[in-house]
Amino acid sequence: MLNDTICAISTAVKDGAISIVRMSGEDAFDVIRKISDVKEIHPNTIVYTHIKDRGQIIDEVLVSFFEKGKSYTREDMVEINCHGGVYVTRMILNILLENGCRLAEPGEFTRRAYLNGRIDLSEADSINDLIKAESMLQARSAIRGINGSVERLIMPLMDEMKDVIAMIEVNIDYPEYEDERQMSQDVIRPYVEKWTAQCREMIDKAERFRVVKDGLNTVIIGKPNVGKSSLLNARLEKDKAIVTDIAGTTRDLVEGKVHLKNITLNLIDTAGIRDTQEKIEKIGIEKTMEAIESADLIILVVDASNIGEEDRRLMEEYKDRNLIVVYNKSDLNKVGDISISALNNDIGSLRDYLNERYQDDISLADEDILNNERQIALMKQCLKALEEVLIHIDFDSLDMTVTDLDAAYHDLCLILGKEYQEDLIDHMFRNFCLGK
Ligand SMILES: Nc1nc2c(ncn2[C@@H]2O[C@H](COP(=O)(O)OP(=O)(O)OP(=O)(O)O)[C@@H](O)[C@H]2O)c(=O)[nH]1
Ligand SMILES: [Mg+2]
Repeated sequence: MLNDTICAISTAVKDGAISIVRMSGEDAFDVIRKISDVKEIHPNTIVYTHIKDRGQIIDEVLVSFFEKGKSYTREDMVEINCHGGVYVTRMILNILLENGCRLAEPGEFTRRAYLNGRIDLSEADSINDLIKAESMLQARSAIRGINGSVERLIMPLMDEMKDVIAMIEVNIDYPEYEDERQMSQDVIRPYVEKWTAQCREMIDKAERFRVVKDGLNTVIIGKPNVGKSSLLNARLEKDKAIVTDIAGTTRDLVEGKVHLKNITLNLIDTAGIRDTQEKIEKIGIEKTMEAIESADLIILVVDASNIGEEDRRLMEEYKDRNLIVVYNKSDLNKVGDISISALNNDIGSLRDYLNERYQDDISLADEDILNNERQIALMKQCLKALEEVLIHIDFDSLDMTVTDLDAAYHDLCLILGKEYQEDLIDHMFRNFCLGK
């Protein structure tokens, strides 16, 4: 039901100084009147009051009122700032439930914000992304998204498509209407070519950015004992991989997520590569090979105090992949461009190198781009529909062309969660005044 009044604890449920319990819906103001000393409500104010249960004071609180139309959900909203104990917070939630509210489902406040037109779907995506952000890049792109970056990005394309589709429709429906521009296949084709190029660029940028934002799948490889596990541990809060001076220590894949300034790496530490007859180590090396296959980036660690034939062989073997060679144990010997000491947690040159190398992709954080899987998948679908148009355009009737263009346009509407039919019809009426 859309008009019922929902409530939820909006802060983490654990002991803290303050918790916030929220209500949204038609009865929100009535409910707070019933359970506190508040009688008159002045929207956009905060009042000091007590929450009571059958006359008994439960907590001393601050309550904010948000007026319908201006609140997060665009409904009447009340936020109760109570003391942060788990017990008290739950008590207040229970009182709301007993006085006519329903417990909100996950995401329901934001869902109402969307349904009531306060935000579009891409902005809702971004709110979720911001809450889940673990790194600066993720947070930066999410906040852009909340501020309408996706709409800014695809609106010009949508507007142009809408115009062209509407003109074709007019041509089909009113062939006698000669004032209108005649939309032949030759007129339509350059538009569609331009749009496919635009879609490809948007997908490409979004995918490049997603890799740096969500983490490059990075595999650390090298001979035994060069310090691969030490490198993984250097950036993790607690040591995950076992480190010893025995060659062949790591046998299984050990994973960890690390942030190096603006770059996130999903690191996989692997078994050192060498010829061995030892059964477990052999399986470990096979797993290493599989991890290398699917990696975005390979970090080859070399012991700077002991560089040999096997290191050179590995450099040669992976030179066509996205490979970087890191010279470890710089405390013993300093060579190479990227010289680190995993043991001493001294990996600044690796961090700087990666940030430099991916600078172009990182700076996409300051552009309007597609933000997540859902949006990218829809954009790919749109691109596919446009490519279909180009394949068939010379053989198709205008009717068929416009059906495919409609499908492409529909995918763009879904990115923003807009009703596409309504949108198109609105547009046609506004621009062409067909009914006059
Ligand atoms: N001096 C020095 N020793 C290091 C450094 N990094 C690692 N070591 C030492 O090198 C030895 C091997 O380190 P690991 O991290 O286990 O090496 P690995 O490459 O994971 O070895 P395997 O798992 O056996 O393939 C340990 O004794 C580490 O303490 C470094 O920067 N400087
Ligand atoms: Mg190891």
